[in-house]
This record gives sequence, structure tokens and C-alpha cells, in this order.
Amino acid sequence: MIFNCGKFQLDLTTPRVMGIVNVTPDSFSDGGKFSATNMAIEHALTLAEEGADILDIGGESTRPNASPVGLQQELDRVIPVIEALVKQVNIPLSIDTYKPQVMRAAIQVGASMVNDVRALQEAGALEVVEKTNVGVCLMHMQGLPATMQNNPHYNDVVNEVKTFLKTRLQASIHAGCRPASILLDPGFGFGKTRAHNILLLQNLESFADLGQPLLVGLSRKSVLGQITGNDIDARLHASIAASVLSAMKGAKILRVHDVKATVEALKVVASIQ
Ligand code: PT1
Repeated sequence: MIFNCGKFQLDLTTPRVMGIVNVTPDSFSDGGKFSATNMAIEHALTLAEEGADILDIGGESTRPNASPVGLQQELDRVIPVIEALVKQVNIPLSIDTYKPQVMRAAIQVGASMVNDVRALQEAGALEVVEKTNVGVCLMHMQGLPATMQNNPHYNDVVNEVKTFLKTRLQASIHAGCRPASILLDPGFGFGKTRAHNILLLQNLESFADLGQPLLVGLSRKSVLGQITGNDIDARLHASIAASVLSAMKGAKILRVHDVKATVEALKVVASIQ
């Protein structure tokens, strides 16, 4: 299976790794824009050296309880990072955003893929990708990050997530996206309880019915904290287990923080596939 992603073609015969690059001022930086930009670029270069197949660049956190970031602030965070990385790495750069204006600007400076936690449902989002050959990841989310973990409910989480992804896949193809450029993602942790996340993982094989490669993001997520009792900074081993399990159940791209460890673990999976 080949994934067409801008000028890149990714062979998904064996599982691939998407490295997470957050461009958000955090405790390590002095809060200044210059240092946040440079730290993100340095981190991205490290992930590329560690064997990432894609880099996913995001300027607005979508973890539970996160608050939205304004358009200009998001652009100021991600665009300089993409501009710098396009010149320095030869792997696809993905923009993690739901805002059509951010997608457009990122594609203009060389992003090869759009990773959208709202599955191109924002007004104008389908139009941004329809006339390009960028890769797209369509993800399922119930609610919005600020409130999504406040009592998520499904009658049948697996079928509801699948039905949503099928609908968004059809909308994207109808708008002119090539099927070979579309990834689907059940959206672990996005409006899902521990039981919902575990049901999705148990039934991950069945997402093959949708006929598209699957992307999975479980790295350091709270469901792994609930299972192990560990805080976010001690979820590496659980994250590796989750990536290996997902790959064994058919996931083609694993979105992770810990690229080196994941690349090694997935070589073991690939050796028997
Ligand atoms: C994801 C994903 C993403 N996750 C895609 N994009 C995040 N395609 C951002 C928690 O429960 O899985 N797939 N972009 C990060 N979001 C979360 C959600 C982080 C939940 C943490 C949690 O801890």
C-alpha cells in the first residue's frame, strides 16, 4: 500500500512513524517566540535523525481541556517552523490543524500533509485540499477539546466512529481528494472514556473495512496513564506497547513523541509481517 503525500510516496508495507512536533511555548522555553520556534526546529531535526517518516507540526494543543489559539498566533507558531524544516529534511511535513487558513499557509510554504482532528468539517477546509495533492488524515472526535472528556457517550463506539470516518472519507473523495492520499484515525482520547479507547483498540482490525490506511495516536495519552498508573512523563513503555499492538492490528502510521524507541520496536513487528 502506497500513501501519496505531496511530492512524497510512503510505502506502508511496514508500519511508519510520525514524529510529534509541538510548537507551543512550554516550561523549557522563556516564552519568547524566537526560542519556541528554534526549539521546535531543533526537536524536529532530532526526530528526523531518529528515523521519523513524517513530522507532524502543531501550534494548538488538542489534548483534553486545552483552550483554542487564535489564527494569527497559530500561524506565527507553525509557519516559520515549516519554512525552516522544508529546507533541512527530506520527509513529508504534516500540519496538525483544523483551520483552513493555517492549512493553506502551511501548504504554500511546503507542507505535504494535513492532519485534521476535525476531519475537514470546518467551512472551507475541503476546498483547501481539493486542488492539491497533499496527504490528508481524517480523525474522529466527539465534542471539542475544551469539554470532550466531560461524559463522552456512545451506544456503539466502534460502529459510530467507523460510520463517521466513512462519511468524511466520502466527502473528501467527493471534493476531489485521491483515495491514495487519505488516512483515517479513530482519534484515541478525543471524547472517549477508558472503556471506549480500549474497545477501539480491541476492534482496530475491523477498521480495515474502510479500505484506507489507519493512523493511530496513543503516545503518552491518559488512557495509558489510567492503565499503568503512571504520569505523562513515565508512559514510554506503555506507549511502545500501544504502538506495537496497534501495528499488529493493522495501523500503518503511528503518531508518537518517542521516535527512536518506536522505530526500533516497529522493526520487530515488521520482521514478522
Ligand atoms: C491523534 C492526535 C492528533 N492526537 C491525529 N492527530 C493529538 N491524527 C493531536 C489524552 O487523553 O491521536 N491523531 N493530534 C493529541 N491529542 C490528545 C488527546 C492528547 C488526548 C492527549 C490525550 O491524554
